[in-house]
Amino acid sequence: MNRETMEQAAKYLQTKYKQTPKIGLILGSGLGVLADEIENPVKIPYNEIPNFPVSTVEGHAGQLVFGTLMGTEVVAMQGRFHFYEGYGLDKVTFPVRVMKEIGVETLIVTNAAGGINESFEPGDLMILSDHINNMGQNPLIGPNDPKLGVRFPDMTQAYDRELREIAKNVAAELSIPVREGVYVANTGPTYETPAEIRALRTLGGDAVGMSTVPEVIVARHANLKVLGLSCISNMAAGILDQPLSHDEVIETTEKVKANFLNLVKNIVENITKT
Ligand code: R1P
Repeated sequence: MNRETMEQAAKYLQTKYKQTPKIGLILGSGLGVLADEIENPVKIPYNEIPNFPVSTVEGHAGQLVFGTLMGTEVVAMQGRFHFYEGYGLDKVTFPVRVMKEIGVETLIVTNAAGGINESFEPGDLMILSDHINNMGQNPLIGPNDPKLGVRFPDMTQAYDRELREIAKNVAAELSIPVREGVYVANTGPTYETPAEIRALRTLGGDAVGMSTVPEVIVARHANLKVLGLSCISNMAAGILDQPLSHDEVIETTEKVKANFLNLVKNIVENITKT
């Protein structure tokens, strides 16, 4: 995807919404309800936006929602794109490029993830401290456009330290328990085997999913500040004696909805204050 395709999408969006969103949100499986909290929303279906892919996964509505959240201009992706849907990582991460183009400075990326860390429980919320890219792919492979970012981006602090502190302080003030840990991205669409989960635990992973990492790589390339939040929707394979299903993922996110909404809204408010 070249710069022109991003500019076309950005220009189209700017004709539909005149304000500049400062914070972009990517809402994971079952977490799209957050977009319903946006005030004076302007909803733009993905299929109307030039060069945008479309969402194909249950729990991902497929529209951008512009408006204000706690008084801050935001844009939320109600539904994201995954590599396993058959999109190349350039398509998967295209919305992040477009967010940058329309003025977004901070990206809050959320997901539903399986708990690898055995001290976690389904329903826990986790602040991402770091990630492991286990997809065997990188969205920056190919010619680098220096106008978009550097050839070799530093990933030492992919998840902004200050934003993580804000998230932890907000959670403490609201008495919402949060974990902190390392997210591992696999391609999916199969869930992992118990042996793979043991291996990922040895590698240092605390939670596993099939998204987020490509988006964060592109966001860092574009010099956006990133905060990552996982909803631990289930324990990963082999920890409990039960099969995994996407229905369980959606059910758990439904249960933690109130805490998730409260946490993210107050984080947004606090980011704006700083
Ligand atoms: C599997 O149940 C789906 O839930 C997670 C996985 O990545 C996969 O798409 O979705 P999000 O990462 O989009 O939240």
